[in-house]
Amino acid sequence: MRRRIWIYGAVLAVLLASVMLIWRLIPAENSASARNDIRYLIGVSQPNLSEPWRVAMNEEIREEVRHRDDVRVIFTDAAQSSEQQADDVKRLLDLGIDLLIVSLDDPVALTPTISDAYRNIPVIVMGRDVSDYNYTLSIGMDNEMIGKKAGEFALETLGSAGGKVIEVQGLEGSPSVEERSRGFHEALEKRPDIQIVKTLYGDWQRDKAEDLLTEWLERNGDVDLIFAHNEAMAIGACRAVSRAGLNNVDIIGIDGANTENGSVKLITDNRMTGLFTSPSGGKEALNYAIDILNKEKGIPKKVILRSQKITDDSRLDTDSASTASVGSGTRKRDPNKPIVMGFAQVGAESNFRLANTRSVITAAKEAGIELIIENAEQSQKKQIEIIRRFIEQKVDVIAFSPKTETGWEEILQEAKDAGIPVILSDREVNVSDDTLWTAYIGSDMVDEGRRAARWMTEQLTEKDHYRIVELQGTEKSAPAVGRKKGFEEIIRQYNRFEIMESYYADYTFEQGKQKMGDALRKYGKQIDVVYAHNDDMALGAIKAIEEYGLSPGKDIIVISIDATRPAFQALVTGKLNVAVECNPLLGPQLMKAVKDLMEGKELPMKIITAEGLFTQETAKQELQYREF
Ligand code: GYE
Repeated sequence: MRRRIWIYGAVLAVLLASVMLIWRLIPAENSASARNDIRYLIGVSQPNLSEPWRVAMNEEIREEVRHRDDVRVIFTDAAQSSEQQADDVKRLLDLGIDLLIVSLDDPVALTPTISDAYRNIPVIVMGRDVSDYNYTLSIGMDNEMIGKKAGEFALETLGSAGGKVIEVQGLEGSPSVEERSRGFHEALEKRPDIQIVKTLYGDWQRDKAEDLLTEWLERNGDVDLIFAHNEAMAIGACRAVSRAGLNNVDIIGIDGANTENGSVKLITDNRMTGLFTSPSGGKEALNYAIDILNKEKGIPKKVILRSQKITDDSRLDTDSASTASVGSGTRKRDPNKPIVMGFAQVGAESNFRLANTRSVITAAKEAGIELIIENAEQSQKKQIEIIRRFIEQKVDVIAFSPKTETGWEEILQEAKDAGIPVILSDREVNVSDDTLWTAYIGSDMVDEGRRAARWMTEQLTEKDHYRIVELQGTEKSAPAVGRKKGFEEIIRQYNRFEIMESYYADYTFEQGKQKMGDALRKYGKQIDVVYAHNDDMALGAIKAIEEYGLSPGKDIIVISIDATRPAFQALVTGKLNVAVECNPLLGPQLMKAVKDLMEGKELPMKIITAEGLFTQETAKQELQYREF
């Protein structure tokens, strides 16, 4: 009899465990799933729910789903195991989800699983990027910028007294850790009297950060400031500092879910000095997921969310209009009238630019947006005058491609004071107050430089020394600065590449030809590679190389960025070796952003376009599909 009871008990236990497992996958709020009018089934895979940031992400997604009765969401929690998360993703796919939203703790470990999923359904990766481009959309933060802002705030907090700093990083080797740390260190470099005396790896976890800090403080006494890469570890730092009886240690964190036990409350309780929000992106993820499943035009490749600084005195700012002023502006408009957009185009300097202008005009017409577009002929002075005229005309929104990164504070402040939001198109600006502009739509220029350099380092391996001539675009323009930064970041990892000389050639064919001619007269056959920041300068360089009597693409390797049709023709004829894409067809994304803005939605800080890389091998096949 006893044996039979045991058997019944074991069977019951197995049945109960199976029910709980399925329940874990299909939470109660999806009871509506019984109805067959569910249009979209979306899976959300979390690596853990021990970080408030991820809990906030799930809650934002649930909140968006509550407003829809045609979407069902299944959540999984891998409890900090990458293997479990890979299994969760596979199980979600087996359940037949239409789209995967996956938040990453260990991007490297999950890359193969996500690439497999991406072969079958759209994938939105959250927070920490996978190490390739095999996903539909990435939503996250500019981690290097947040780290730099945290570093600048640390300098401000420590003041002239300087001091000792501990940095508590997340998972060692994770891209977001390296980026946040790079930005933080860059800010602190200015002050030799402020030293990072210890780096601890808290693996994003509160308790590990608390334990490591407690142990360090016991052995080393006090410290002046602790910078923690996320909210959980910042909370751990607060607990370690109070346990050590220290009450004058400043603590700066990142994330800031406004939950009861989150770090925003610690700021109010004066236990934490400040934090930089790292919005979870849950709301954006669900809304972009619906757009993707609805096959909407203008879906970007990457979305970078805006980070706000929260301190006790500025916390109210965050709750008040300051974020709104970054959004749809403060002017009221008649929703029955067409949106009026002023576009101050930088010039007509290149094939990219001509394609960009066509795209903006076409997309505005299709979107029913009244467009006023003027050409500044590559003059910043003219561009400022055009923008000022738009302000006087009281347009609803202004967009422009800034000739250079600097010199815009005054005119952007005038637009903000007039309540007119400004969107940056294909080039960024460098201003002290990044709420002066609402959003940036374009490419990641630094990554374009990296991709150009990675191709070169993989292809050029025979010689132990390659001499490079660089043709940059307009001096101090964002693409020139970024493409140089990304290219040099990669080649400094090798000792066989040297940039012999770098010229500014303003993105034009004529100047590219002229400057390459100068280089050939100076260096002749010493030149192995020319790295041109755009096609027009590359084509000018090709002309100069031919006139010099050498064979472009063979005697001198030619690398370009933009990947316009003329570049494809040069790839096909073998005169160009590689073209990194920089997509000028920003019109659809720009108009979608403007419409969202005018509907009162807050835009992501940066909307990055999808881009490829093309070689002589792929050019002939690809040429027929090129739209620009
Ligand atoms: O690469 C070049 C254009 O701003 C990204 O400007 C754009 C650059 C592009 O003239 O062709």
